[in-house]
Amino acid sequence: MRRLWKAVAPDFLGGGSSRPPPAPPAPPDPYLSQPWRNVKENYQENLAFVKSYQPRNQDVKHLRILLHGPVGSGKSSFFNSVDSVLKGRVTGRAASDAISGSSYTKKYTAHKIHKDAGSFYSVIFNDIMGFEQNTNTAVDVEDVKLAMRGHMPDGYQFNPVAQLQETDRDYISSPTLEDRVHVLVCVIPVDSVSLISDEVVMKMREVRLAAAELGIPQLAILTKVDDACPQAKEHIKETYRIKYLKEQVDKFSMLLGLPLNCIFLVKNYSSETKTNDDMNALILTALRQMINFGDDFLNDLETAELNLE
Ligand SMILES: Nc1nc2c(ncn2[C@@H]2O[C@H](COP(=O)(O)OP(=O)(O)O)[C@@H](O)[C@H]2O)c(=O)[nH]1
Ligand SMILES: [Mg+2]
Repeated sequence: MRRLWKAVAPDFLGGGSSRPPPAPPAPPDPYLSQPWRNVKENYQENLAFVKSYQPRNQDVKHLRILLHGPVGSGKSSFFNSVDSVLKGRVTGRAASDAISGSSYTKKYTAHKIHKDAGSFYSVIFNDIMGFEQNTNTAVDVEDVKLAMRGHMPDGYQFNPVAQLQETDRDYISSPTLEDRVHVLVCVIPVDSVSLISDEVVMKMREVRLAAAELGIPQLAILTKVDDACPQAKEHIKETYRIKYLKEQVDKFSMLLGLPLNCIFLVKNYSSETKTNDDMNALILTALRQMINFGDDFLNDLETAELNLE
């Protein structure tokens, strides 16, 4: 009796003679078959290089890197991350702001990294807020240009409604090469790339052009890869294999006209209490390129001066 029922059971009851329903299509693979950048390969060499780096150009003691980008994009955290990588433990020197948007870096501050008691590494970071549409927290493109040329004094208090003027008391009228910016780095959370307004893109391009006119190399770091996709959060070492992240890099490259070898993916130290090689490798790869480009810039200047003599 039971056998008869099975034989005549319609498909939807899952009768023995009916075919199994087709399997749902497999979800698209979120990974590329190969990473598009290998960050682990030169890890120890990059670390040793950064630790021992000194500018070849004898006119400067420090390479000055200017980080610019929106409030909360991870500028202070990137400086802290570099500090952590070099010290081998998580530090929190530059106040990073957990309540982004409500307060922001109001001062132009040079951050040095301690090596031993009394000595510093040869890289200095300055940071400057980005070009948000909310004018209360935005910096003027002219201020960034003045900072790049070395006219902005350390500790300068930004004023969103009035830019730095030549007549200001602490305006540096004859900047030395040391005062100038040697590398410009744009800092943007990777998941904001698609949200950047046309107006902000225009301002970013304007700064990029100004940097190019001064011969200053420009790079970008796309931060918070862990916030942007679950794969990166779980396996940070796969960062350069994740399709979504590569797409954002491509998009950003197109927006700004910045080549791919100038764009880096980073996760900053934010919630971790210990450093780890996978995060260090991402940070070091970006930093190594900043130093290479900046050092080339300084060296080219020196060569140009020698040729003029
Ligand atoms: N999950 C995650 N959080 C980050 C990362 N970088 C920065 N943050 C957090 O984002 C917030 C703003 O960072 P902050 O460095 O102060 O941004 P700034 O305004 O550009 O200096 C802080 O709460 C940081 O801990 C990152 O790579 N991943
Ligand atoms: Mg900050």
